Amino acid sequence: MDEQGGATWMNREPPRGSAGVAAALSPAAEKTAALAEKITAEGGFAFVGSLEKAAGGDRAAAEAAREMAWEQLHAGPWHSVVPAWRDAYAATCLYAAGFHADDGDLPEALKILDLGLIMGGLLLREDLERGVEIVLERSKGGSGGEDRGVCAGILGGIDRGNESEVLRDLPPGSLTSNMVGRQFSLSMERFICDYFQRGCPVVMVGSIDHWPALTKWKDLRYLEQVAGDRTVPVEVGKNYLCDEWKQELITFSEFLKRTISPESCKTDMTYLAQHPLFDQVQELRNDIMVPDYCFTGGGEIQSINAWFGPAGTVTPLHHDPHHNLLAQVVGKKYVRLYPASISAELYPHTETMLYNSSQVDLDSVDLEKFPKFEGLEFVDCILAEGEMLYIPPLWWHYVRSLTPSFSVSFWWAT
Ligand SMILES: O=C(O)CCC(=O)C(=O)O
Repeated sequence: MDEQGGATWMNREPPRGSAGVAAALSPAAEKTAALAEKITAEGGFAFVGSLEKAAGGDRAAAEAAREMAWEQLHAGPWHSVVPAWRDAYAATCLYAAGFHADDGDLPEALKILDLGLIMGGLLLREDLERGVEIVLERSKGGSGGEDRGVCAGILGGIDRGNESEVLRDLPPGSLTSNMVGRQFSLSMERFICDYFQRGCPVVMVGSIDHWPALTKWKDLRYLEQVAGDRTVPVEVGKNYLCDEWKQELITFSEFLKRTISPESCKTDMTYLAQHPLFDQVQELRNDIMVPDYCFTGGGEIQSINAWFGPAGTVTPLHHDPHHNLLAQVVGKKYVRLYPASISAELYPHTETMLYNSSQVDLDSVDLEKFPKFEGLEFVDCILAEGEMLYIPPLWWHYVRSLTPSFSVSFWWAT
């Protein structure tokens, strides 16, 4: 192993004995050298040694290095992970995926590359994307990428479910008082003056009618075809504040199966929530467009996230620091909003990780424990297909899907 973490990488050959995908996926020597230097500075000598062997074609070393990086990613809270370890994880995914692809195990190779995209850093992002392209291209020659029939029988789109039943589950007082204002084809000028500058929510109607997603995403066969083999993170359980809640990594196909199965919806509500799916699947990214409103205030897009799940998913009352346009592509959602000015009455959690979530469970409010919550004014709405809700920064929001639903959020900062 090179204690200086780098020099031996510079004149390196592609992994030995791998004229195929492993060679194509092998990261550039300069990048690996820079990475090795950073990981050495973090004390990861064993990792650097294994990575070097992986680069020389040692498959067991590649897996060992991937294991070491994985442990680093899971050693504490996500925000405290040293960024170099995320890059390190991505590097090991490239090597490991290459070995699997050369063995003909393309699904495993794709899964590993997706894990690299989901959990890896930015250094090797393009390499991972190129790897996905290579593996998908090879899969076309085999059985991958075809209609696997998971969604057979629902050609007309997603089953709408029983909406009136779901409406009964809304928190008491919903849809009875102040509704969020609705504006058809809202001009940029009016958006800025009446909503953005005043920090007021608004539902925009007719602003995303041109998105191909509006028609394409109703067809589950299309979704399965473009993303079925991809691995995605999902949330399982009532909501992220509940004890039995967990996260899983599953294929998009498996997720679709769970979303359309009434049985699994009852037992294990699975929500593909707050995931930058469009950074992962280019076809889906091509189906949407960043609304011009998102550049208001000279801002920059922070993230574009997918929120896809069955009827009954709940995102509990919380706030985010960014401007948000929540675009409803398929199905309907109920959204309730409280202004930032009454934060204290919403009893924010005191732990650092949950500081932006309310302790008040809107689905079962305990007024003895949270007396200041009683009678608080809010605005709410049902966000229908093709509509977009502007949520100003720090406004508290509670969201419940009334049907199977696919939404996209655009967060931007100024
Ligand atoms: O749609 C949801 O379930 C939650 C959306 C949300 O919280 C957001 O866009 O910030």
